[in-house]
Amino acid sequence: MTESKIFISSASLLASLLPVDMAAQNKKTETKRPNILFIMSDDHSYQTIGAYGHGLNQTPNIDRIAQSGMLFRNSYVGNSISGPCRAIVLTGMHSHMNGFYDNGGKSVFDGSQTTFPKLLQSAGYQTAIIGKWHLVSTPTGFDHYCIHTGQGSYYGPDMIEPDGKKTYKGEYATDLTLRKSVEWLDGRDDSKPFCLMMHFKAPHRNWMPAPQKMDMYEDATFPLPATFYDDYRGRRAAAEQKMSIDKDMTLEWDTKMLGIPGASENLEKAELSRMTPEQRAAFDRVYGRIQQDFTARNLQGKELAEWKYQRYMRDYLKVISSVDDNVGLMIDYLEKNGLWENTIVVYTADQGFYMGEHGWFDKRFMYEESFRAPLMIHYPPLIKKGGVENRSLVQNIDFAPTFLDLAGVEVPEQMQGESLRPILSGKKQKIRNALYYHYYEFPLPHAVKRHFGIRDERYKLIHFYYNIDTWELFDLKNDPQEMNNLIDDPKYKNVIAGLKTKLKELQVKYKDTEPMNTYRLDREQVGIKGFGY
Ligand code: SGN
Ligand code: CA
Repeated sequence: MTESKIFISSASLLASLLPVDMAAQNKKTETKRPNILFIMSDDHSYQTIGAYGHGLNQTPNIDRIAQSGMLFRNSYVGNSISGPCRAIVLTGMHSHMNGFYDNGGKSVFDGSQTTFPKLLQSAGYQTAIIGKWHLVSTPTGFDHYCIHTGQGSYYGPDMIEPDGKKTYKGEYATDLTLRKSVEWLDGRDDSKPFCLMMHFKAPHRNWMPAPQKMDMYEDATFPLPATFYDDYRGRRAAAEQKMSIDKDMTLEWDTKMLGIPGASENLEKAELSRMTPEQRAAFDRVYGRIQQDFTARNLQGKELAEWKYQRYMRDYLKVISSVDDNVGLMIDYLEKNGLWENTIVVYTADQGFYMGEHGWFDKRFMYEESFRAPLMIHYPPLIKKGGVENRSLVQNIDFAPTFLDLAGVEVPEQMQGESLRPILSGKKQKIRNALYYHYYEFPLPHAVKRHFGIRDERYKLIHFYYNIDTWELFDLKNDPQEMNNLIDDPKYKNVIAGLKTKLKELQVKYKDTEPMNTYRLDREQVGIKGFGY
């Protein structure tokens, strides 16, 4: 008899000697590996989640995760753009290590890499991804997938499933993601733990509301952010972007004004033509009225910019409201099925987003609104008391190690993040002193220069490079809105020198020691010149 058999038989002998309920208890703790529900929205800013307290809108359901769990105030990404963030989440490694640098037309995720879903799958987990994927290659490490093609559509989306592509005419993407997730959970083998990645396409541009939300917020007026009319003084890269609400937000695609002279047919082609007649009527009823009013007012200059901002906020928040409803339905499902207590529920976004700060929409920059993402985690066995907040610097490289650790699976050496277990259990308040960031997607579509940098608890140092060579330093304590670049201020000479040393150390730690060459070489080697979507 082998040693392990002896062990098993003595364990079962012991169980047979225990009172019945203790034996059951024993079995329960033995088999109770956590389920994992990773909910990730696309472009959902922390400014528009009730629990973060900005007061722009309410998200009562998303907030339930924070109320019973932990809210992270300082959760960041490694490269503020969709595909790269998704690759970081899966691999636990920065972009230069996982090879997915940008959303450019030729970027394809190498699915033969080690990812946390693969490791969970081999450890006996059932795994699925439903919603936005955006990594081009066929998902690996998942027992099931139902993913949008590319960016996906809000209305009647095309979804890729293991048995081919289907069009879900009549359905709204956010509701469909929930429906498909519940269907998969219902059909799973419940003797095994599950890991479900539920990735909403919403609230990605162009912010198309669900039929029943078309009217929502139409009477609301949102305060202009203090930095809306930023003049970008001392920040050349910020001045040269193309993501301004005033200059780059389009009337036909973004604010949905049809019939504008010279307007493109994008909206009609990409979204409106996918609607059912009832859905189209709901859209026309509300947006037709807005358009009439808009045409009659003939707005110009600042008035037009501010009108666009209000339109943007209303549409974005309508779309968020559907996300919140569906998160609520999912939590209800977990509760009704006795899964809420033993499931790690995460709510996050692929990156942050500008809600008019600096005059912008979109993301990409290492400035706070896009570098930082919302994060809340519910997991009662570790987080004994809900409603707690944490201020540690955490990053999306941490998800993979955290899930593996909590599932009792060894974290591979190459993963660059840290497990959040000590924070969740209350043993530690923080896991790192500084974060590393590297963004590559220049020039299209929003002309944000390539840059890398370091953020510690007080300062941020950024280097913009490639077709520019500028540095920026911000004192986040005295200038949280990052308006005052201190790079040439002699008073900060020592701070800058210290940060540059730390930045180099991080580049060595994360193996990004040729930061200005790696990506260029990679792309040139495969002959890629342009960027496209
Ligand atoms: C599209 C959007 C951009 C957005 C990128 C990346 N344009 O190209 O505004 O920055 O996606 O977004 S749109 O005209 O198609 O709406 S990401 O979240 O996928 O990285
Ligand atoms: Ca995104």
